[in-house]
Amino acid sequence: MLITKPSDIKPSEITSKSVYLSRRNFLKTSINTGIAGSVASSGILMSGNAQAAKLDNIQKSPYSTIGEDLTDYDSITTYNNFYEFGTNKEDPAKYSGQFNPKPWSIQVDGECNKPGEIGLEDLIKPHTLEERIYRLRCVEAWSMVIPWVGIPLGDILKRFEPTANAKYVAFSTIFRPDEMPGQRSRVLRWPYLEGLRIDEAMHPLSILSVGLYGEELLNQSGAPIRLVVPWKYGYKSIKSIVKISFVEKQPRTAWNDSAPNEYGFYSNVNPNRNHPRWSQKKERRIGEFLKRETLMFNGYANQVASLYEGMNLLKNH
Ligand SMILES: Nc1nc2c(c(=O)[nH]1)N[C@H]1C(S)=C(S)[C@@H](COP(=O)(O)O)O[C@H]1N2
Ligand SMILES: [Mo]
Repeated sequence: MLITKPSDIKPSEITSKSVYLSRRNFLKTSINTGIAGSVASSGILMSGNAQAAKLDNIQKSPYSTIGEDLTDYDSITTYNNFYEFGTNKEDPAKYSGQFNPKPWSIQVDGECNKPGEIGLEDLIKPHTLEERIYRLRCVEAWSMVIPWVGIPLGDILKRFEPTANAKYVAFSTIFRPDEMPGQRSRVLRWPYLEGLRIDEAMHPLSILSVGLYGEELLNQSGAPIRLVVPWKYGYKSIKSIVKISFVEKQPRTAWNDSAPNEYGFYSNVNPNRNHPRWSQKKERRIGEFLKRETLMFNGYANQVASLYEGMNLLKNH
């Protein structure tokens, strides 16, 4: 563990995350060594997380959502939906320790001129990592604000030269029941599948994320690479992607397979269309007490509404 004196820590580094880590590592150290008293009295802060490597050369982006408080790192990494590791919010953080996302490669196939299998490093290398602060709105009516680190999905997809027949892009999560205990149950059909229309995939707000808060993704967040589409319900943002296919027909998706009347293909955040079992008008921002109004397209309507011109959003949900 790295031990950093308070004087070595720049004020800019004292974010809710480093505060969280120092608190957590402090507790760990206290338990391991029984030196809680001396550590506390000398005021030593610990920083650094053994699991998540820091990412370098991250550029800020004009596409980031501004003016909203970030959800703290603790909540982002312990309150998760990742059914491959269980259905409770705390399960992914608890039960993803056996999952090994290194090395990793992604298979790209279908309607493109340059299909193939590409290693994660080669996939990322030509691109600049960007910080993208986005709201994440789960269909269950809670939300967070997450500082993702990622690459525009369209920039990556273009390298494979999709053909004119590529009307949709299909994504698949890895299937590894030995490392993913939830995949030994039948709560969903595995592997988890998702998809986008090609113009949605090419929209500049759509990213593939490899990190958050300046560090690589932890397993529970979808290591090593996951989709983030901020104007759609969270379940579209498929985690731990191993396969990307350019296809002509609208692809199957995990939640649409499981309950087609509840989860459509588009899944755009829409406060005017209630889930059959609950209202979508409001949401609970994790860390806040009062509920917020849910915004059309999760507040990204100015950027994305034109993608759906002429579509009945209540029917084609
Ligand atoms: N493979 C896979 N991807 C997934 C899920 C899942 O269960 N499996 N859950 C989805 C849901 S419902 C949400 S809300 C987001 C949650 O992302 P987070 O845990 O990083 O907040 O991941 C999505 N991606
Ligand atoms: Mo979700």
